[in-house]
Order: sequence, then structure tokens, then C-alpha cells
Amino acid sequence: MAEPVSGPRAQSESKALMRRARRRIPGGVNSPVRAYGAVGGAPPFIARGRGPRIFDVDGNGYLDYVGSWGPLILGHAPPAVVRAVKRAATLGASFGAPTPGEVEIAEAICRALPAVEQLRFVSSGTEAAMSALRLARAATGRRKILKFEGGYHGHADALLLGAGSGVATLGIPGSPGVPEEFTKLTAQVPYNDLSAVAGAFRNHGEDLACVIVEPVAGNMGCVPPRPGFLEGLREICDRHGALLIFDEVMTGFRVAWGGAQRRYKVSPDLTCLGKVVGGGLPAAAYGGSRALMQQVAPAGPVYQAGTLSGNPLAVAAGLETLRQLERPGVYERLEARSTALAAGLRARAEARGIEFCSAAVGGMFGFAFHPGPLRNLEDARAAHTGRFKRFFRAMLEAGIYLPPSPYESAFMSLAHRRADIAETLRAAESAFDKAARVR
Ligand code: KE4
Repeated sequence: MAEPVSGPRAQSESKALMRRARRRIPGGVNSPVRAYGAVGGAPPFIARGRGPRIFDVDGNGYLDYVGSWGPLILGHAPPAVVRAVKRAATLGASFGAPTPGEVEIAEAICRALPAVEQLRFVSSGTEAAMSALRLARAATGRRKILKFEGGYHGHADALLLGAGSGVATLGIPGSPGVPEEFTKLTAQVPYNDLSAVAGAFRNHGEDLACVIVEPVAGNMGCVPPRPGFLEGLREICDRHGALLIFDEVMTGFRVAWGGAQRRYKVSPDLTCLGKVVGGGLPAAAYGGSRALMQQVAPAGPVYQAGTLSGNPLAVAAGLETLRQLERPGVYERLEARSTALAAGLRARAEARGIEFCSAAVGGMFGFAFHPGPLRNLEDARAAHTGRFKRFFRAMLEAGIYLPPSPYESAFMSLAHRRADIAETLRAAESAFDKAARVR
């Protein structure tokens, strides 16, 4: 039984809701990581958000560094996005027919990502990754795929193999219900390890359709690519005729206007997007060269479909979000805030002699109770989870809402001000004191 969260925070409404929720929803939540399995205690049920803050049903307010796991890069209920969604809703929620907004957002994304000449909207990152893999297999005529330990690309069967988010947190190695026939075509190697990638190609070479990678790994903590890693993947894929897929569901429009592919100047063959492109509503996409995307139905034979793909409300939220992001200085400001917080946490841990590391890339950041730097899942798993849990709970009690798992990344928004970072670092002082007492 998870330990109760101690402290003065009122929780009665959240706890009552969780008792009801558990009767009708597995674990009381609609996505596993939300259940606080990795940190213990009852998760607060959230009533509303405004700017950088969210408020639970018991009236507790929090500075939010989860941001719905990445989409809320403008903060909660940004007025321009709320107006755009309201306007779209008055015109009708969905038509199952082409709409002008889908053309506009496709053009905006292709302008930002030179490697994407065409794209297809879907409703989740899982669908985007699943569809990109199908296209890669069709385009190459090959069956096997290569992913990275700790890489999470959604819960499609072929990819649920020691994934980072959720599965690693809950310790489910892969998942029951996934036939081994579905996963024996998926190879995986440690992140940031080009020699292991070369070895996989020696073993599977001409049957590897693609390599799918998070260009900044965000599902084992925040693990940036080591210098040369992404360039090396590009070169190995070219040498073996395999496609390189950047899963930018998290990094897209998060680490730079043009995503990680622009930041690191490496062009993938296919790109998966999600989160930010929907501005908090369900939208995701996969895209690539015209030659590749023209193989997708109805232009080509590779089948993929979706009732709510390109949904007008999600497109309205996504379009307005992208409009707000395509402005000078946006990503410099996001990175300055993330970096200041990551550095401030490190300084306070070091001052207490606590083994701790942190990383920040654009508007995403992460930290671990580990000497660091984290290079792969093995490093992430070697971190001190007891101290993470104690630090997490102390920060939550202080009104700082961090990702409830060491295998996640945290997210900065344009609504977070310097004063919010200062408030967070003040809370971290006593949180580190409490974590230091955990042996
Ligand atoms: P969705 O199917 O959850 O929209 O996207 C799957 C996905 C694909 N690729 C990457 C790199 C991702 O990070 C994700 C989903 N991210 C998790 C958080 N690490 C979503 C939170 C959750 O699972 O509840």
C-alpha cells in the first residue's frame, strides 16, 4: 500500500473522487503514470488551470511543471487559445470532412520542419508512431524495427518493449497481451550507444526497416543526445538503407521552433509530432518527404485512418499555439527558465552534498538523484528513487507539481515567470533537506 502523503494539504475531495474513480476506471486514472504509483500517495484531482498554475478540487494551488505532459507550452487556458477553441466550437465540433484549418496547420508545420514536406494528422502520439512504422516497413519492404531502451513511442504492441514512460515507472517489462510474435521484430539497444546500433545492423541489417528514436529522450528522465549520436544514426541508416524516424511527439515545438531536427541539424526521413501541435487538445501527426507520404492512403496503398483526425477544435488550439510560438525570443526564454531551474536545483543539492544531476533542453528539463550525467536507461535506473519520492512529495506539499516519476521529463511554459522559478527553488531548499535524510 503506497504511503499517504503527509502534510497540511487538504485532500479529502481528491481522496473521495479517487475512491469513486477506482470503481469505474482501472486504477482510477485514464493513463497509468497519473496514479502516482511511482511516488505513493493519492494524486490530486485537478479542477482548473490558469497560466503556470493548476488548482485541485480541495482548493490547493500548484506551480505546474507537467503541463499535461508537454502540450501546455503557453500555460493553462491561454486567452488566445481559449478564444480560438470557443470560436471553432460554435461552428461545429467535427465533420469527418476536410476543413480549411487542417490545410493551414499542415502548411505551418511544414514551414517549421524542412524534413516534413507532407504530413497526416492523427489523434495521439501512439497513432503517429504506429503509422510511421507501418509506412517505414511498407516503403522499405523490411519487417524489423530498432528502438532504444527507455524510449517511449506510445503503447502500440510492437513498441511496448521495455518502454520508458509508464512501463518503466510501473516496472512492467513490455506488457501482458502483447504476443511475442509482435515484439520479436523489434530490436532495442541502449540510447546514446552508436556501437550497439552498428551491432544491431550487423545482426539484422537488411531486415531493419527503420530506427525510431526520441532525439532528446524524455521518457527516462531528460537525456540529451551525446554529441554525434544523432548524426551517427543518420549515417548508419543511410549506409544500410533504413529509414530514420524522429519521434518528436515531445520535442517537436518544445526544444526549438523546428524541433530537435532543427536544433541538432539532423534530418530524419519521418517525424512524429504530438502534444504541442494540439495545444492541449487531441492532435498528433506524422510526416516526411513527399515521396514517402504519397504512399499513404488514399494517395498510396499504406492504410491509415481516423474518425477525429484533424479535428477542427484540436486544429484551432494547435494553430493558435503555433502562432504564439512563432515569435522571436520564445525558445530563448523557455530555455533560460528551464536552465535556471535545473541549475538552481543542482546548486542546492550540491550545497547539501546530495548526488544529483539535471538537464534542460529548450522548454523541457529533468533531474535525477544520480551523479550524472544520465546517458541511457541503465543510468536512469541507477538513480536513488527513495530520494526522488521524498523530494517529490515535499515539493508537492509546498505547491510545486512535478512529474510523479523519475522516468519522465518536466516542462516549462511561457507563463512561468522568474518569480515562479524563485518560488520553486525556495521550496526545493527544505525538500532537499528531507530527501537527504533518505539513505
Ligand atoms: P500519446 O499516445 O500519449 O499521445 O503519445 C505517446 C508518446 C509518443 N512519443 C513520445 C516521445 C511520448 O513522450 C509519448 C507520450 N508521453 C507520455 C509522457 N512521457 C504521455 C503521458 C502519459 O502516458 O500519460
